[in-house]
Amino acid sequence: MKGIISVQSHVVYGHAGNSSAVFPLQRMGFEVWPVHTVQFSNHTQYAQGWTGQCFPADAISDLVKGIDAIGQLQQCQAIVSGYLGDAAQATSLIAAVDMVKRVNPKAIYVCDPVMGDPDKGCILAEGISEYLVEHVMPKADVIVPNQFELSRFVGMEITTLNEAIEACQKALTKGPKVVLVKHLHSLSKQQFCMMMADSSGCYLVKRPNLEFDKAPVGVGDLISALFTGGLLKGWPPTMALEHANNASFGVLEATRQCGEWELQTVYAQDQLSEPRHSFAASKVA
Ligand code: PXL
Repeated sequence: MKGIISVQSHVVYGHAGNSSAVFPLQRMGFEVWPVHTVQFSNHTQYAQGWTGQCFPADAISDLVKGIDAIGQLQQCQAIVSGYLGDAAQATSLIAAVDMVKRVNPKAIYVCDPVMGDPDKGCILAEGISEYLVEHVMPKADVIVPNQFELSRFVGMEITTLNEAIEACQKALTKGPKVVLVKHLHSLSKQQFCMMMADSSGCYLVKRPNLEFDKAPVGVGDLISALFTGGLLKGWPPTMALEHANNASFGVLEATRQCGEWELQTVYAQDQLSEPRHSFAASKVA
């Protein structure tokens, strides 16, 4: 059976990293082989802090080596990466990506370049962002940055639609063949905007921006997983974009209705395969 290697954080309680991404991919029908970069009690945005550890850097490539040793690595159709525990893990991640591609040249690498956001309390070890920009993102087939991460990758400010388009086009000259900007926060306060770009053009999709007292964490990890799942199903990238938008909106709506801070991914699982909402993407360039 084909599978997806997902290299992200694991939280025991709640939904961030692999704990936000694995179940949605499974619910879309995929076998997922999770590799955890850290094991924390909860995500890093709790005021009370968290407990747990970062795994040794070598563990990432070592675990992938182990899958190769049992003869299963050729079944790996994609490797996805997200939250890293330290900069040394990025080197191990690259070794793992190289190994996967050597055994299965058709496998794709999807990079969610999680760079943290100290204002929100998304805490990351030092040196990771620079390494992602210089060494990891250029190797990816698909990148799924937020606006800030895309801005860092292409070295330009993004405040307008035209700048967002230019930034996506620039990103496509640096290695990746598909770019999904998971949230263009500068474009609108009322609308949540996502942009997808590939060789056929740039596409924008919008949905209402739901208000929360405290914004749920792990939404980006959920969107990346949904988009990856759509691409691997062979859907056109615009359809994968629409699905990621519709399904994540359904989960967020349920989370708000429940009055919870943690994403209600299990409770709202039907939204992952058959979202209630349907927002259409439009071509903007
Ligand atoms: O969603 C990003 C993320 C992933 N993993 C952990 C986090 C966060 C954001 O705060 O804390 C552990």
